[in-house]
Amino acid sequence: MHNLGRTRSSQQPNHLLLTADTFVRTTLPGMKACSAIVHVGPASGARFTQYTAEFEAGGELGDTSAQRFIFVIEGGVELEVDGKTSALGGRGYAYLPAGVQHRVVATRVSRVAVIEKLYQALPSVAPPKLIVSNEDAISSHPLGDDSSLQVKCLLPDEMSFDFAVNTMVYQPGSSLSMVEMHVMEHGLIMLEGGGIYRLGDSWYPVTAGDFIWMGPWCPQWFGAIGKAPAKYLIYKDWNRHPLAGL
Ligand code: UGY
Ligand code: MN
Repeated sequence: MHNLGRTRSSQQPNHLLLTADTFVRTTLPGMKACSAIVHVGPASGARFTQYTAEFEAGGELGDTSAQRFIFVIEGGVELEVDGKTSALGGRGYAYLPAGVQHRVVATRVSRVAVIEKLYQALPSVAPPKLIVSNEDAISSHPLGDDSSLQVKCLLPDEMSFDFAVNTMVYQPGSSLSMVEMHVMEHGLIMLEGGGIYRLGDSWYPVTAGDFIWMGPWCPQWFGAIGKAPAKYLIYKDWNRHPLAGL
């Protein structure tokens, strides 16, 4: 018996809130000393998959034929590509184009956000190249004219990318200036702080560690509550025509 069957987690047709008390771990093919909490995927209507990989020291991710984006939430990993090894510590991230052979090996107990998406090529646009960086190296800009809400775009603003991953930091009391409804879907991990997320016609209290999926046109709004800033990592599909892929 746990909480008499109560949880903040909620599954709805156009959104999903998953809180840590409902996480179930699994092993994906090729993983060693590593498990995955799969948050979302095509089985729920999403056109990408996102999971949190939990590594023991020396643990390793499996392969993918899709593009992969990794962001170190906690701990550290080594990324091996073409015989070159890069160390990624906290807030380190990498974009791995589809088909690029690589290994992700944890140097210590680690938690990593992993996003994978089949690449939608554009005629006469070369696909993106490998990126290895750290969020600390990216400068932030306000969302609109609100300096209390700062955004960092972790991937370059280029049409070759068919998705975007950003971090957003809200000072306590700040909020999105509008209820957004848009064609893009989102995968979101709350990294710090918390507040109230409106999803569809429901308002949810959310906190660090929660995962949210928002389907296309899901009404969405967030307001930060508490004495510390709220921060999340957010994925969206990007730069492609709505009819692409049909
Ligand atoms: O980029 C976005 O659409 C972002 N502003 N959405 C969100 O934070 N829910
Ligand atoms: Mn949005």
